[in-house]
Amino acid sequence: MTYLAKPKLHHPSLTRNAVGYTRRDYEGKVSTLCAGCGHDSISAAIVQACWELDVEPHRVAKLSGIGCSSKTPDYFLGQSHGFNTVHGRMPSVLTGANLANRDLLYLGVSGDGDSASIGIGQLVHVIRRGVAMVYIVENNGVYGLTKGQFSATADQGSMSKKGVKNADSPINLAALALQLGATYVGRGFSGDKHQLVPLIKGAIRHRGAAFIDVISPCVAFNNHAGSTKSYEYVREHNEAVNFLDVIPCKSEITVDYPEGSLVEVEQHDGSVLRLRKLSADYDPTDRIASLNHVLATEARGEVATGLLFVDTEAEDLHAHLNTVETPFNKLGVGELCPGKAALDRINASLR
Ligand SMILES: Cc1ncc(C[n+]2csc(CCOP(=O)(O)OP(=O)(O)O)c2C)c(N)n1
Ligand code: SF4
Ligand SMILES: [Mg+2]
Repeated sequence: MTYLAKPKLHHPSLTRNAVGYTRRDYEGKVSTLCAGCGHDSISAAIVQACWELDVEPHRVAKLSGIGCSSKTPDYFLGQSHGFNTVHGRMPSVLTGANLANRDLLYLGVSGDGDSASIGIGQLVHVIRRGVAMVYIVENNGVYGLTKGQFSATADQGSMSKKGVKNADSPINLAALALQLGATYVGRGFSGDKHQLVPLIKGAIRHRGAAFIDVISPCVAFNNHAGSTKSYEYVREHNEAVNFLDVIPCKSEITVDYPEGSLVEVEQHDGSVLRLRKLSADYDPTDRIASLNHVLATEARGEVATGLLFVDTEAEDLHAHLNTVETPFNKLGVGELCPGKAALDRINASLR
């Protein structure tokens, strides 16, 4: 047996959210990952974020590639749509699904091998096109599923479990996403749920290409001294730029923040991102400054986390292409196939 289903019976006293679901309704099968794997904490954060935001499970489509990370959609949102693609091909399948039905929340879940090695050509285009999605990379610096080879995000000079030094330059996924035009970029750590859950919530409420790089230690192959993706290294070198709080609609501030440290950013859908600034001069609405900060912290051997960038005026691929509002599965035959005369007119207009 490769997976275990969880019991369906819920205790009647479990708290329900505004759409009538308990937190358990957002869970999936029992995880078969190694005990302590960072990826399981990310699954738990996704469950928490969707439950808190009253996302209806049947309005979500989970897409992934191949890897331990790409297996995780089986362990959350068991009542949602799901598609497990060929290694590294999740972004193009997500793009197609999104174009056919813009009404769902597209959750792309991938690994550093899946996205930064074999799938990097796909990753760059899905971001650059502005496909509305929440793209999460569970980044452990290795190919966990195939027993711990260095991935393209492994830092130069970091050591493998068997004592081999990585000679190649790393790909900084957050910096890449910023350079490619992602309109919401975050970096989290699987060991910090308080930071990660709001980062995912903000991404769900964003309309555009939202990308979150989550450092997620692999306890089997990359959690030793000499690794820069271990729990210990990330805890010691984590430099959070802000602390995020997501308010679905604008409402009174009830928490006391020190004067001058709070920034409010309103997104397209009216939700408000409240940022408690930890780094005095960090402005998450300035793409170039964000990119500089991410690269400067990397050069110091630190890991910048938090909401790194948000563009509140973001538009998605549907807006760029001026596509029809109605999902394809709700259009009639007449609208999908307007007939020969209409086709002739279109062809003539293009000559
Ligand atoms: C086309 C293809 N090439 C190679 C593989 C072998 N393979 C499976 S998973 C994987 C890497 C997974 O690494 P990552 O995406 O970082 O996931 P992790 O297991 O670390 O979470 C590779 C190379 C494959 N399944 N398909
Ligand atoms: S091999 Fe690594 S990435 Fe895969 S489940 Fe185990 S700890 Fe997680
Ligand atoms: Mg990996």
